[in-house]
Amino acid sequence: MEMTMRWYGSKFDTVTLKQIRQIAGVTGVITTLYDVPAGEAWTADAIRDMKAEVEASGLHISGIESVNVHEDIKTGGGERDKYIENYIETLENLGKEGIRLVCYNFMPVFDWTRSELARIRPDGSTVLAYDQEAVDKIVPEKMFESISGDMNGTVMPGWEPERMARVKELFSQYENVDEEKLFNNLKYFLEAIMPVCNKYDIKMAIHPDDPAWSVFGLPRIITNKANILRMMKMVDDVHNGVTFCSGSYGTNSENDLPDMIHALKGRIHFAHVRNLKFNSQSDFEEAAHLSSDGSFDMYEIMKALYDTGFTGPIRPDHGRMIWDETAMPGYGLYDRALGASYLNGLWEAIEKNNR
Ligand code: DNO
Repeated sequence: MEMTMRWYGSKFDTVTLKQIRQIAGVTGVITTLYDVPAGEAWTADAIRDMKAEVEASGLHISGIESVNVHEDIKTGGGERDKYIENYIETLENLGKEGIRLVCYNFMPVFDWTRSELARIRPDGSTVLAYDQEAVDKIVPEKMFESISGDMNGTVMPGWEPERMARVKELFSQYENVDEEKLFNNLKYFLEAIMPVCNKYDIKMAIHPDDPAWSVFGLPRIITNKANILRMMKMVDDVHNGVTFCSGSYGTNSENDLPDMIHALKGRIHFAHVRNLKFNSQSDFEEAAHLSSDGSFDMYEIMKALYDTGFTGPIRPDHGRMIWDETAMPGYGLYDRALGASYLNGLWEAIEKNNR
């Protein structure tokens, strides 16, 4: 495995490449062209500039998170073929620059969903949290408003104000889209992009739905072992793979995380490893990465990745806001750096135990 950090680009991130370079054991970044709207093709020039900037810092690009999928592709709307063409062009341009990992999601309207961006924990740190009862009280159009005050002036991934302004219209596009349709539309998309992925050996890594159940009545399919195996089978190509995100699959306590990792052996191309603390079945908050701070056994998760021969990038995922840092919620420097070091420590111990 390679330890990496997510980085949004110098225009958007409060964390610098220099800081990332100084976290021992982190050698790559997972980045994106954050201001290119979903559906638009990424130009070769923009990709080259991004690559040059990262490489000048002594790091390299380990993968892209995300190349977002236009809603028309997810709904099977009239313009989907045009947007798929653009996606293929993006992949082609990434492939030519030697970038071989793309994380994306197929979540309708909202990317990940939280009800709070700054819940205060007993130690004074703040974390992202989800309380189903609170979400049930919010109308979708107000979701953005209800959390935007805690974004610290940043643009959160999946919560771009332009998209949120169109929430009502986006919802109406999903009126006739159920889970089966969403599966079919995903299949259509994957079949169309597999040739370019094969040509450049680009591994597509779908991110799970977070939380791993339907939110606001929208269909959600990348939620559990059965569904993700169905997705692997329906386009049975190694380039059709998975981002194993412990914090997303782990929202559903029926998901046995190490067991899922074993079931997906060979198809996990990227891992987001973080911990959650459950206060009840329907209320959780994002804990520190350390096992004892939350509800997951992080050792078992890392061990399952090791035992299945995982060689892709891992990134610590959302961190707590600590030491008075002001940053994009979940994406500050300090707690993610602690997370990376902890995960590297677990990996070293597992590796040495296996010698
Ligand atoms: C949240 C992230 C997601 C993820 C996308 C992938 O912090 O894990 O926004 O990047 O779902 O497309």
